[in-house]
Amino acid sequence: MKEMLARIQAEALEQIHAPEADLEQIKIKYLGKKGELTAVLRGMGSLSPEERPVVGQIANEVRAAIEAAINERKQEQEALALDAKLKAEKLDVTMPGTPAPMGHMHPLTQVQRELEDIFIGMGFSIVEGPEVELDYYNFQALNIPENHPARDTQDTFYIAENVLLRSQTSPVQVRTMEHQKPPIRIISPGRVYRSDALDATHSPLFHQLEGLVVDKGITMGDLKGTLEIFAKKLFGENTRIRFRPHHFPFTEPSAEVDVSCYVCGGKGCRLCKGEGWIEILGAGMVHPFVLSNCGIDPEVYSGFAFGLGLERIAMKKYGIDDIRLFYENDERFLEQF
Ligand code: 2NL
Repeated sequence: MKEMLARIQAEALEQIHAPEADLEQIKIKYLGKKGELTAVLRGMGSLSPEERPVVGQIANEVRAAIEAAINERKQEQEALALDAKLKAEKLDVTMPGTPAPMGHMHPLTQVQRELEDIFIGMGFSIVEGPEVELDYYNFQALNIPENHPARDTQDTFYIAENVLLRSQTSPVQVRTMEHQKPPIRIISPGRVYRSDALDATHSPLFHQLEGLVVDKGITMGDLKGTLEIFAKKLFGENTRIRFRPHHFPFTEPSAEVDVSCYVCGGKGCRLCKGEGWIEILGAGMVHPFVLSNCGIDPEVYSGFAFGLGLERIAMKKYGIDDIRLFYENDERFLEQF
């Protein structure tokens, strides 16, 4: 029986120290209720009374040795497993991270900033104002008569009888003239609203940039010079400009202004539809009534003003044929700019 116990201990220890030893299985096999050691202890009844305590002690020692070996080996296995796990999950903090995708300014904002930079370079200041306006600032002060189509609800969004969404940024200029003495040299970029159905060339919301200069002795020559410099900076040094007579209620005289085609230089091509010229803005000398309405004496001061649509400029500049693309936020469009 002693030999049997020695064999059990040797066998158990060998299995415990084998690679990948399944300790739970080994515990059951040797120490469990139906285990080998238990079987030996059960057989002790056949021993003589002198032998019994001796064998019993040896059996207890074998049990203790196997238990100790299992516990020790268990800790060893856990340490090995942790080691392997740490090796597998090793993180190199010096590796470059996953880059966050970088956005950029919307093409309309880019064009607005470009125009702002050009006019700031010529001494203009940027002025902003409310998008919800009084009828007075949007129409009356600008000499737009009661029966003018622009005042119809077909063309303008009204909020109340005398409150509307501005249809141009001119009210910003009117407000500036009311509280600032000339010399005035400002541009007013911003959102404007017209009650148009959305299609490839119209949008109920678009962006305008207007300019206003008021001082003593301002002439049409100043207007032409300013717009010529602007056109050259925006479309290139060889650009020429052309004034065509027009009518606006708030300027007199008024003109529509074209730039020589920046693709063909004026010979005529697909972009300018064979014309050699591309219309980019409206302009004129501020109407004396408008100056008076704003508390500026037209006998002492004169001024020029102009207005352009940012969408139109951006569409021409980038060859975009549908205004809706600006507002849909489709990344396939936006990421091209
Ligand atoms: C266009 C072009 C224009 C103005 C806007 C203006 C502003 C004041 C006084 C006089 Cl406060 N004029 N702005 C002038 C000419 C043209 O915009 O096509 N508008 C319908």
